[in-house]
Amino acid sequence: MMALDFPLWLRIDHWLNVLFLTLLLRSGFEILSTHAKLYWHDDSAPGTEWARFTRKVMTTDKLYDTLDEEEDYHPLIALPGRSQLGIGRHWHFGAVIGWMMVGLSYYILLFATGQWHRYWPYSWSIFSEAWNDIVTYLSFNLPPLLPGEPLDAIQKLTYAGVIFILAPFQILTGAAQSPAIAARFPWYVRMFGGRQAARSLHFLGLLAFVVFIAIHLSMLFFWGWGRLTALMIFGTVRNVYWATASSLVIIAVIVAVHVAATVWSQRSPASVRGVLGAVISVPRKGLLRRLNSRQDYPAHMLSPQHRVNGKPPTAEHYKVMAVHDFVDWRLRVGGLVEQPVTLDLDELRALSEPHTQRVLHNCVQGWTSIGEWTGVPLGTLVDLVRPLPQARYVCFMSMQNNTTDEPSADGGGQFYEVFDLKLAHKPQMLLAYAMNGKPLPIQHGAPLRLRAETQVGFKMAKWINQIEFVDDYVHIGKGRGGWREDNVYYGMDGEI
Ligand SMILES: Nc1nc2c(c(=O)[nH]1)N[C@H]1C(S)=C(S)[C@@H](COP(=O)(O)O)O[C@H]1N2
Ligand SMILES: [Mo]
Repeated sequence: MMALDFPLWLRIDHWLNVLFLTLLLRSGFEILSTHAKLYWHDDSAPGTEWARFTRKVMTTDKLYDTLDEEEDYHPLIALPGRSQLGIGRHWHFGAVIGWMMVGLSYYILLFATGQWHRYWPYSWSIFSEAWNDIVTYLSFNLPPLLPGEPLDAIQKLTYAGVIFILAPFQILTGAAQSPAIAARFPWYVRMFGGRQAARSLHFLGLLAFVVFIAIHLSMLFFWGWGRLTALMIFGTVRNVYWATASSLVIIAVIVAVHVAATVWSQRSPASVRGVLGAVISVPRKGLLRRLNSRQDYPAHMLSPQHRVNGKPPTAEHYKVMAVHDFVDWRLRVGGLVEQPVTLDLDELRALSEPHTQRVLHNCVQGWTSIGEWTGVPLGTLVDLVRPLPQARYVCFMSMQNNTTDEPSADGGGQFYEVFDLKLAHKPQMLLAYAMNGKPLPIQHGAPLRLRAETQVGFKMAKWINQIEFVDDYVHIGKGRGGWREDNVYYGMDGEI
């Protein structure tokens, strides 16, 4: 058998892994903070969480939405901290790309160089040896290394478990949370017991990593920090003092990256969104954009109480329309089209046979619910108005004005969301006027809302009264492609 030493690539991958894994942990806590409750059931019904990391108690005497439930974590544990979900997501997805590239190079080199032997359990006796090792550690002694190998039995099993089970498990449960993957492969999400189970398992995987890191660090002190960092920096045990000093320098660099990431995020979230968004959009567009929703949940799975996000319009004329079942409501469809139209609710309904879909709603914050939506396929309306060749985007505008309707939000003005026109003809892109067999309730967007089933929830504008076809969106709002993009720095495309 070859020498199981510490080749350069292994040492580099180790430290890069430390960097990316810690970025993933902190940004993961940021994502958790926006809905700090974990469920096993996809309804995410209030009160059914099995774990919560917030002290906020919601009272039901007034309408609250899930934005009101957001937590605010300190930057010491969350990247960037202070309820910046949009930026936290950019760090999480940016870091996971780096982490997976490091992981891939590690796997390839591990097998190409024969170093995988270090993780291969050659006999069953390794399990009883591992048990003995644990007992030895608990009595504050050091167990023997395996003959000819750099690890003891419990170390070997633990590393093998982290590298070949825990890391892939986090990737698989992470992928199950992408709305595009969940929409195209509902069976994949079911494999984990549902979308909320996948999210809960992803969290437990995170905990496992935290426990692993804690034990790993305490073992370093136990075995001798200088000796082991020498192996991981120089590849051999030499000059323990230099090794100790160098390890502190490496750790300082990693901490500095975290501090820089945090400060950059707080000072200039728009540029973080721009830079990391450009990186993330490569795999997102390449892999997820093409996926089509194929959901058809059974009726018995519909959530008795579909969760809500966003506060309904409070304007007088909206309330008057609502009282009269929206007979006075009009949908204006125009912009770069051959045939602008203005439709009332009956005319809109008459555009096509009612299309119904029973689907999982994925809020960007992490909660889900299952609903049945009925309406007109967006593609039918697009074909009716015939966009001009210059039209590249379609903008959905709502009657909701956040200045008055959701004053606690991080910005004001009219809610809108922009889509690439190429998405308009996708299956299950729906202008919905009914939910669970009844006219659309006010809190879910009456009289008309969008359903875009491969996207996260924030893209699906509610209380729509205008649809504009445009060549660019830089002149709308702050020019980033939607109200949440403008004000809380979400990425414009919602496949993850
Ligand atoms: N006009 C408007 N539409 C909106 C929002 C909003 O705040 N205003 N919130 C979005 C978000 S973040 C989500 S998760 C979904 C929630 O849809 P639901 O309330 O029907 O579950 O609506 C989306 N549409
Ligand atoms: Mo959302």
